[in-house]
Amino acid sequence: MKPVYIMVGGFLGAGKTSTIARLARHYMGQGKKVGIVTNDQTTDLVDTQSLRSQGFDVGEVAGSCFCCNFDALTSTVEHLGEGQLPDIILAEPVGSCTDLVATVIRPLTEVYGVPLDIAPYGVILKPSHGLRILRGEATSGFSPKANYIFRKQIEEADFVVINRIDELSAADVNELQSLIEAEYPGRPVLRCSAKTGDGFSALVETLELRGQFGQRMMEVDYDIYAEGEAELGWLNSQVLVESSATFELDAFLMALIRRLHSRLVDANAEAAHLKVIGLCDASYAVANLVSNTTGPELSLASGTRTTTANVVVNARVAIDPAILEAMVREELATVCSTFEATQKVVSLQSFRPGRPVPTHRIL
Ligand SMILES: Nc1nc2c(ncn2[C@@H]2O[C@H](COP(=O)(O)OP(=O)(O)O)[C@@H](O)[C@H]2O)c(=O)[nH]1
Ligand SMILES: [Mg+2]
Repeated sequence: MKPVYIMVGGFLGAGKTSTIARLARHYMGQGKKVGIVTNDQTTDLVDTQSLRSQGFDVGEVAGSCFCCNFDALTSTVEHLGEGQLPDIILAEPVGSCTDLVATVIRPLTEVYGVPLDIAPYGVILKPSHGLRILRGEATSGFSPKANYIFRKQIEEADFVVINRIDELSAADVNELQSLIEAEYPGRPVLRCSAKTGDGFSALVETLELRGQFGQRMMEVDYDIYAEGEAELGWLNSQVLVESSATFELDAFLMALIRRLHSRLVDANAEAAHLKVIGLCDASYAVANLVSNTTGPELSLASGTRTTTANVVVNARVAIDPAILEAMVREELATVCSTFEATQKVVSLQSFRPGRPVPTHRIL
């Protein structure tokens, strides 16, 4: 049996990691061995920490995206499992990447020497930005170049998943489906909630289909793609927070993400995805912001009081990364002082993603 390769695409904050975690639990429940590959432009990934904390076998490609470092993807895949590849490989590409069929899926079939059973390529649609972008609203939150990436992701999908149906009105779900079907005909549209598991059996069934998948060739203007990606300021940081008295980990993360959210709103800088994980000995907590309009949420409560926490911040925002870095440093300092804690910045990188130069591009 060849290992099954399932790549879950979609924009920043769409629900890829949540979907992958749910799929991993599903396949492990069937007695299958599962490995996950996460991906980011640099180190200190919230997704890796969060998936490892859930007990999954996770390898990470940190430093460039799958498409631009194809060999890092395959070598990371080969290190999953213990001497034997897992039955199921779940891969999460960077949410600002597109052209993944030509640069990842086809090279896996045609260049990579290890035979894989490649599942249909599903792209998760993020409703908070998707509705505005597909309606063609001028106030989508991002520029037309970033919207171009969002649309190209849908264009190359074998199927599209409307996520977060637990909190969408029926009218919005229907409108999203009509917009996708009108603009991108021929892609089946699923309705799911990675949070509640609604619609997951249809997702699992779709991933089992085999046939003419992973073959949607498309034109991509790499200048627009590069400029769209470079509009996002990227920041990854790891900070050690310590206090002589215990503090509430969940409240700390929420205070930080709320303060950052209000700074972004004031600066008119749209958040594509801002995520923080706080890890302490006993537990961990995660807080997320996926758009300025939806606001921050505590995605996973720890219910823990602690004196030390390792806090990892990942931010992707339509803003100059130097301004983003200053905001994160200032708000970390403010929140630490509110919680009577000290902080030590272990690592911090802020930048604009560089121009994508794929290792392979097979049309
Ligand atoms: N309400 C709701 N929240 C979701 C759902 N899927 C993901 N989220 C939340 O959306 C945020 C981003 O999800 P994540 O899986 O990290 O997105 P990714 O960037 O595509 O990997 C997190 O706060 C998740 O808890 C969903 O179906 N419903
Ligand atoms: Mg993710």
